[in-house]
Amino acid sequence: MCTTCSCATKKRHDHGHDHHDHHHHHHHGHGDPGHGDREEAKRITVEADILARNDGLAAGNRALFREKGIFALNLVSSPGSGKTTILERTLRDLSGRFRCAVIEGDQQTDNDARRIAATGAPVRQINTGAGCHLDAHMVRHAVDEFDLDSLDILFIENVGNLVCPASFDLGEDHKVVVLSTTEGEDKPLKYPHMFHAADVMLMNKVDLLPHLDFDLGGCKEMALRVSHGIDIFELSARSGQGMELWYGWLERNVARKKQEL
Ligand SMILES: Nc1nc2c(ncn2[C@@H]2O[C@H](COP(=O)(O)OP(=O)(O)O)[C@@H](O)[C@H]2O)c(=O)[nH]1
Ligand SMILES: [Mg+2]
Repeated sequence: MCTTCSCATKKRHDHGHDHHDHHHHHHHGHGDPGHGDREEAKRITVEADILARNDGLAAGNRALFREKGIFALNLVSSPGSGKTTILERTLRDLSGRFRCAVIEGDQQTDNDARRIAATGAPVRQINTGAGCHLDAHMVRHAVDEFDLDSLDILFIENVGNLVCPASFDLGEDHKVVVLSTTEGEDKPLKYPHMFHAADVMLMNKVDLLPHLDFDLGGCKEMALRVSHGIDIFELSARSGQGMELWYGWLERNVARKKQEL
């Protein structure tokens, strides 16, 4: 996870309403060479605890989705790559084919939930405040508000962040990373944990390619280097180009999930 912001340790403090206790690593250890090391060891232990607890809750979510035959996807990307736009078009195009619900994660506002609600799909917004990722516990709370017996696909749009959400399993079947053509082709190499964790990459905003010097071939090659076998779909949520292949992938996976029931 993000060891610079220590998102997991900060989160625990936030729950205790202790805002004065955030770690400032560079202030520790002056005049006591062992102190910094002990603090670091303690921090790593707390992070491991939080991730282990999250993994347990994620396993519970995964068991629930399996029992209900719900195909669950965790959409991750940097802010602005087009997660919500892709969902809006997908929900409109697939309405009638699949019953979908959406969990929206953002630090603040319910803007995205309102965009999704306009498509007619059931949606719940989670605001994480200072938090930089969704966790399995938040997802479980939101999921409990849906009628799970009448769902085929659950889309979870994570907080825009290519770092921390990579570490937090939500119980999804797959992480789907969205990368857009305006972000630079080297992002898979710069954020390898996220691209490694993802099984699918949606290469969005291909409608803009004529205006950019984005190296599409190079980008795909870099994504495959950090995540062997990652499925890559080139598409434009604006023009609709390439969306059918993505829908085909969804269809095959929903069918597989139902067969496992
Ligand atoms: N040109 C173009 N713009 C897009 C496309 N998809 C999204 N956008 C725009 O990118 C901006 C951010 O999109 P949004 O879906 O809110 O991104 P999110 O933060 O990942 O949810 C918005 O202005 C969208 O209209 C696309 O395929 N092509
Ligand atoms: Mg969004």
